[in-house]
Amino acid sequence: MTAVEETPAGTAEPVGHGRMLRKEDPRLVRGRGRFVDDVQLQGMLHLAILRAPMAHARIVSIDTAAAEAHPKVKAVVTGEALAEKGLAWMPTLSNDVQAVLATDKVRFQGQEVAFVVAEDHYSARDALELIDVEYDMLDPVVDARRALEPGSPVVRDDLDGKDDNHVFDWETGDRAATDAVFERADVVVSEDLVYPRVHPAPMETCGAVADFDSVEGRLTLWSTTQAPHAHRTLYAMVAGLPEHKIRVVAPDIGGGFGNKVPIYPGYVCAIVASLVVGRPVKWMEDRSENLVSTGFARDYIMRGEIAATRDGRILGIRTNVLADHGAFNAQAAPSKYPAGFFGVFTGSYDIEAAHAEVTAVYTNKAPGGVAYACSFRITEAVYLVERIVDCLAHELEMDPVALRSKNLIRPEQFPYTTRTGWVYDSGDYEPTLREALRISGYDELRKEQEERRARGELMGIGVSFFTEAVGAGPRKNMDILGLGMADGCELRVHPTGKAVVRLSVQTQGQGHETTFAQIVAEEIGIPPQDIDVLHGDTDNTPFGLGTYGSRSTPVSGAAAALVARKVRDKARIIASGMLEANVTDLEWTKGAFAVKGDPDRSVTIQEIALRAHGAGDLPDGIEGGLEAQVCYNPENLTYPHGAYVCVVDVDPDTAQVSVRRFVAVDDCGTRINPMIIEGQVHGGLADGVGMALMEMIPFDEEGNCLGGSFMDYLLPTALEVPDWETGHTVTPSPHHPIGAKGVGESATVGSPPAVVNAVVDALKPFGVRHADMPLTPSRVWDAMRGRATPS
Ligand code: PCD
Repeated sequence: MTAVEETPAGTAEPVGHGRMLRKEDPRLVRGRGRFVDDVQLQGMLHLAILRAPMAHARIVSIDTAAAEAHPKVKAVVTGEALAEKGLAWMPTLSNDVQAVLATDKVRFQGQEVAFVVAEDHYSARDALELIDVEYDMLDPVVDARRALEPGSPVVRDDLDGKDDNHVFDWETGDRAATDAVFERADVVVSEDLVYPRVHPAPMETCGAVADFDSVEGRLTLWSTTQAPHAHRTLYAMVAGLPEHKIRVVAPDIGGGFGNKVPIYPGYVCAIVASLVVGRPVKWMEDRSENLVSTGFARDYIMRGEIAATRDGRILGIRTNVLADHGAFNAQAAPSKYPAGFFGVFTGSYDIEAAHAEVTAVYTNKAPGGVAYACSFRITEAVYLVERIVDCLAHELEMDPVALRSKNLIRPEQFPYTTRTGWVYDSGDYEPTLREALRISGYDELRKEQEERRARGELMGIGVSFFTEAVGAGPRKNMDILGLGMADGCELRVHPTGKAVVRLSVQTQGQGHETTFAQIVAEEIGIPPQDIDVLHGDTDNTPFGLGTYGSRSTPVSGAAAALVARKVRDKARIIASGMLEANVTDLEWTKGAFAVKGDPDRSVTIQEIALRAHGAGDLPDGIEGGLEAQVCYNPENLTYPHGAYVCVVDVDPDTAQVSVRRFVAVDDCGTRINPMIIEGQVHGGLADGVGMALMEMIPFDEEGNCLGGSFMDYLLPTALEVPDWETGHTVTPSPHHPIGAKGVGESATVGSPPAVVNAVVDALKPFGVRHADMPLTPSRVWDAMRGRATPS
């Protein structure tokens, strides 16, 4: 561990890393942000989508005559019309296809069936009601456990020869070795765990404005996308437009959380509409459309098994997962990893053997499995291991902290190759755990719990320890649809010493305009205030795969540091000319080169920038200008870790859980902006408490979505969450140029098991060992009475 000095809040802004207020906030807090729905273009029309009211039905006919007759309607388009143009289906980011508009049948409630383009938003919506669709109802398959049963309705009969609902089987680890350690273990514990379907629910829903210029043959698409470049490539593939004639602009984004990674039919509809009517077209979905039809997350049914010695040495973990992918496999996951990074389910423990099998199925539900605040299924993996370790502690009657301590990977074992082949780059786990125990006052909490228990009160303490794998990924084994997972960064220093840095990644609120300026500032000594960060416009930024899986800092952040170093190297040569000194005789102190031993002879980076663009000779072989570009291919993922402690109180009369305290100690390597990191952690913790206690998108037997509004799909507010207590340790990544690891998703990944472990711990007097999320009062009540959680 190395200590990093952090500027305390309120002191002068640092030149590089440190606390600094966010550069984007003056704009965002004053309501001057520009979101997709703020885009207003001359002659712009509005698009609304007709959605299937049921989960599974054949389309018999669609009568659009009345809608077309609406005075403000410009076009009504059905799947059949799209099929004539070869646009009814589009590729997904998982090598599946998805209907843009249904042609043959509808496969989930809320699926896109037709769209209307009208003069204004309200007329477009009104006209939807004038479309008459005749459906022939089909039995739906809603429960993933039934999807593979013989005779189950086949969701994807559009796929050639498909006669079941099987999407993929995937396995990792060594089955024989794992079975062997289970054979000889003193103790084996199994538990069935369900990670329910939840939704990222960003504040801003999805939308787009498409503007096709038929004279230039050029399409501009403003859209809510976390990955503008990858989307542009896909549009080129779907619409058959040349890629250089497509410009994707992601303006300010009101939260993404993975929800804005997939390409949604609505985006494609807006493009098609603009092509058809020759005017700009806006599509903006409402809250229910977002909740019902866009990328959900999780929906993993897991059987976890853990084998250990009587004294608490963990030998092996194995698991069997049934994954519900909905009607189309539309999640973004690196091609070689259909179950994402679930392979890290061995967690932070040094064990002898592990094995996992994942079977994914189609059901009549909205597509998804998006990595909601999660690097591709890591949330599920961490939940599995952290819950099953607690079940083992329960069985062994051991303290969950002592059990974890005994099995944590030790510092000298890094880089550590897990039993499923992941190479954890660096880690020093014990101090992080200790810090969490210190902040929480763990031992006193246990004493307090004992006293309260004696009084019949239900207090619970839950611990989790997680390791994440973020920053996908080395392009040798990671791609999405054949596009390698590298990212670019370009830096231009202007003659007056101000700079512009252009990124391929895309902020949705996490502060890239600040932190990327800080990364560059740290390397090149230009204050962050003088560095503008541009992103979200494919015409003006280098190619790269975008933001998700906390990959911006590990990948593009590395590119930003390297591009700044490249510029600094050139500046050094120019400085040597200016100072008439040998390059090797120059010394860099943040912002200036000086002659070694003669600090008075120095030039600032601003003076060098002026010389680079100005009159006069430059050293031999040096071109004018001060700029560079880098495409960074990460050597490995980065592996942040953290230790969390949650304290809950359960009301014995109402079974209501309240989170009294939450301590989060995160280690994301070198910290660029501690204030932003804390904000990221706070947000993720709220996500985690929400999932653990209240969030779930359930369906009835007919496949009706029962979580289609914020009346039913509950999100935590300030009332349901405590004041977060955060801490940190710093274990830099050895391969990242500045040692930084990602952090954006850590808290969402690490917190759900801490909360659930705490609630289960509170219910210990009732003999409860497990209860499934969300731990609503009724589920907790059932658990207290020994009733199984309804699935
Ligand atoms: N950082 C620092 N340092 C370190 C790390 C980091 O400072 N070491 C910072 C940065 O720079 C940024 C942040 O922090 O600013 C974050 O980062 P990262 O981790 O790298 O991440 P990114 O990539 O940038 O981002 C992404 C993430 C995600 S993924 C998610 S979900 C979420 C998070 O992010 N989302 C969001 N966070 C957030 N926030 C906000 N506000 N909003 C949003 O939306 Mo996914 O996969 O998509 O599901």
